[in-house]
Amino acid sequence: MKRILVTGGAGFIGSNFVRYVATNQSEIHITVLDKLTYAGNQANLPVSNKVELVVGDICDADLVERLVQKSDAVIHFAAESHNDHSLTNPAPFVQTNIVGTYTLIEACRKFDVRYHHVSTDEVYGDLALEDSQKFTPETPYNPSSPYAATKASSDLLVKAWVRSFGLRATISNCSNNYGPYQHIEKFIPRQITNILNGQRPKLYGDGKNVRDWIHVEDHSRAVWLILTNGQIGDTYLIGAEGEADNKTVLATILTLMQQSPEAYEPVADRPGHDLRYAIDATKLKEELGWQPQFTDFRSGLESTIEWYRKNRKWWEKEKIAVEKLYTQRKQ
Ligand code: NAD
Ligand code: TDX
Repeated sequence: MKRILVTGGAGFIGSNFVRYVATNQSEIHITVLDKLTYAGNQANLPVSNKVELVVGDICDADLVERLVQKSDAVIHFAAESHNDHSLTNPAPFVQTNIVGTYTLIEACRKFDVRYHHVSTDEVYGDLALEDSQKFTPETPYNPSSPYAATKASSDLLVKAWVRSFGLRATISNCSNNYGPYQHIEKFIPRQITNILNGQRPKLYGDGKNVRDWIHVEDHSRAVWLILTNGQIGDTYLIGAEGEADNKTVLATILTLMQQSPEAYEPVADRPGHDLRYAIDATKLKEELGWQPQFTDFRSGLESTIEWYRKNRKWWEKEKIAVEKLYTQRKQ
């Protein structure tokens, strides 16, 4: 592979992936296609003559064809990614997540380009809090939110393009990511930046909902392995056995930031709030030899807190607007 196209490469996970490839595969030329929505930021990208940003929309078929044609592989991260926004305005989710994916896979089909589809564990719906089951590649799709439904739809398009057109594609469904460059609308950075600003963190409902946390760098390594060694047509689940309920995560952040673990504000719950996500990553581990390197969630959180402390300029301009939206939703 000499040239890759990374969609959504100016967002949280996409930019971490670009940094991972630029660092570990320095001979590869990376073109980032990103619309720079509120979630995209050029400053997230590493400065390198091997990394080029094209500002544009994945739904723009002409632009997508031009870029796909000169790429050896497409890694598709671009998405509308926030569940809470999908509950107030689903339209951009349908457009970007479904139509955008369709536009990309059509171009990959036309020029026979290898395609990797980055998806989420949310396509499987949720698990009961008390049960010990985990998601596997065989778990039936059962999405809850408009966001999850559009991601599920895009996965199904990819599966159909593999079967019907021989698209050379793989899919990965990952659990909740944390780490540097995550937008401050998301749970962990929202709470860290609230505390740094002297505001109380906000916990939805009773805080018993469980998420399966993985460091974004472990996700990037997994995507690279799947892209280079994965079985065409297969789905890989990515997770690092990082299950924790929201209240515990928040208490850990508060303690690491020298606050009382109870110094938070309970706010309105998310409608349709998924209870628990948990990933069985056996296939990824056994077939491709992947293992997470960030196995200590507490120390991963500590370095993430440090990143937001040191990079105040990166987030502080947006903070007021982000919190205003949450206040309107009583969250
Ligand atoms: P993000 O919101 O931080 O970044 C999304 C990026 O896509 C932004 O740079 C944005 O500008 C760009 N984008 C949006 N619409 C676009 C369009 N129409 N054309 C071109 N670019 C567009 O998202 P993220 O958290 O980095 O998630 C990246 C991918 O990983 C998504 O597909 C998401 O579903 C998936 N995922 C995320 C998580 C998580 O915990 N954040 C977990 C599993 C899977
Ligand atoms: O202020 C908050 N308080 C709170 O209790 C926020 C923003 C969230 N929460 C809860 C809701 C969830 O149970 O924290 C948990 C995590 O919330 P988000 O960060 O919004 O993530 P989630 O909805 O779980 O989805 C994330 O993981 C799967 C990503 O945003 C998705 O893009 C990914 O597919």
